[in-house]
Amino acid sequence: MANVVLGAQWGDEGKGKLVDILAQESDIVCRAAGGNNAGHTIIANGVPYDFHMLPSGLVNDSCISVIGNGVVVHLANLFSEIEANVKKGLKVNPERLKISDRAHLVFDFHQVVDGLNEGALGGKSLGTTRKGIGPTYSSKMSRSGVRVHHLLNNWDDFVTRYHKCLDGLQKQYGFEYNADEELKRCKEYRDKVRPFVLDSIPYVHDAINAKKNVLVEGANAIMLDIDFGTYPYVTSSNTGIGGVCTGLGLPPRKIGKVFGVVKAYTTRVGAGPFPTEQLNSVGEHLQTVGREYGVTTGRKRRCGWLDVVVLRHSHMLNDYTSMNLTKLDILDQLDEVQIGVAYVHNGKRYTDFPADLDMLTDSTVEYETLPGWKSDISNCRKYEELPQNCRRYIERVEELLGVPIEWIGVGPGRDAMVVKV
Ligand code: 2SA
Ligand code: GDP
Ligand code: MG
Repeated sequence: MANVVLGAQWGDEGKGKLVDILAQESDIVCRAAGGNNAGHTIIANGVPYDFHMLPSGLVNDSCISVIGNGVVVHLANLFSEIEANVKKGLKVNPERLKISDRAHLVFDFHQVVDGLNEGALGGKSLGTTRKGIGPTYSSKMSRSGVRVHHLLNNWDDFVTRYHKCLDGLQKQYGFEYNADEELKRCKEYRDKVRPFVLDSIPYVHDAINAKKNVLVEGANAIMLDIDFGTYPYVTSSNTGIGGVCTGLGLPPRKIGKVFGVVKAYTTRVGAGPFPTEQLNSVGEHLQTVGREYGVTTGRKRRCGWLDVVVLRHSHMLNDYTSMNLTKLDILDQLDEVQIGVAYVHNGKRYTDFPADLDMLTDSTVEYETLPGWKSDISNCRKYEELPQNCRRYIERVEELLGVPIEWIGVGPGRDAMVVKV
């Protein structure tokens, strides 16, 4: 069985930290979707690591990392990430990192197209990370994408495929591009990446059959899912449990526990609806105290209260076994804490997340207000040590969702986690 860690909101819930903790008891940690748009920060033994393409399990020496078929890989970015982490002392080599031969390649021209798409939208841009994620998945779906095995097999065939993919986009977008330069770089990366590449499907299946501990690290989060998120303000992959199955070739019966990571408040980076957003001193407080900046782009993240309508939608889609409530310490100084429990539109109360985003524009949010705890919880390590009002908040979230909270994050460090049994 493979256990899975998934983002339950709009991303940046702190998945990397939970993965790092669980990786200490895992043999393999896999990524199933997304690319280097993702940003996972881990602080292990006081050392901070930012991962984008690399699975967060890599910090643990005994853990092997797998980049699955559903991931899109920009080779230059991958190798610069590898080099940066090797400098920090991590061991990243073909024994420890496996890349699926079916994964699609992100080319620089995909990143150019990402920028052109965003530019064309002007003030209504989606706020993508401009890493070429959407255009690469578009190439994949339109069957003009290029996969890792294409790069490794016949070079001339790869060049033909590369040009077909580029030509199609140039016709559509009309931009100048130096293909020869990129092809030269591809040739260099071809030799560099070869030892890391394998057929990840039997690799992961054999590991599961051999009763190894396999963990899947979700990237982005369910509200950014191409089907279930706030379309079109989403990323271009299935970021929920469905994407885990297709992104690794894992049948549902091979999935064990599904851990939902929930930030104690809500953040989103990029444009799109955010019903509980606080464009006021509360939002500023969460942003500043929570140090809410994008790990990939450095953008400020938008902040607001916890939204149970979002979480209910998220739980319906991913069916969490238990949850990790993170960054609870960021609420420490607030007099009161609010939880969005329903949306009200034209006098009607809604508890399911709507498909139609226009409906959200003129909705209001119904909140429940709970008292704050006004004390520092960052040194608490046992559930009983948390202040009563803090436990009341945790238990109310559990009650509203009907899912147990197994871990509570009280700080960024690996050790700053309360296990609630
Ligand atoms: P894209 O680049 O095509 O995937 O962008 C589409 C939308 O998906 C959002 N998105 C993210 N949201 C939260 N965190 C992400 N990773 C970085 C981080 C983000 C950053 O960990 O902080 O550094 O800005 C991430 N990646 C994509 C994106 O904001 C668009 O709304
Ligand atoms: P991910 O994309 O879900 O892995 O999350 P990010 O790494 O993008 O953002 C989460 C941020 O919160 C990181 O900087 C973490 O170090 C930090 N973090 C995680 N858990 C906690 C916590 O419980 N408390 C605090 N204060 N910070 C946390
Ligand atoms: Mg992140």
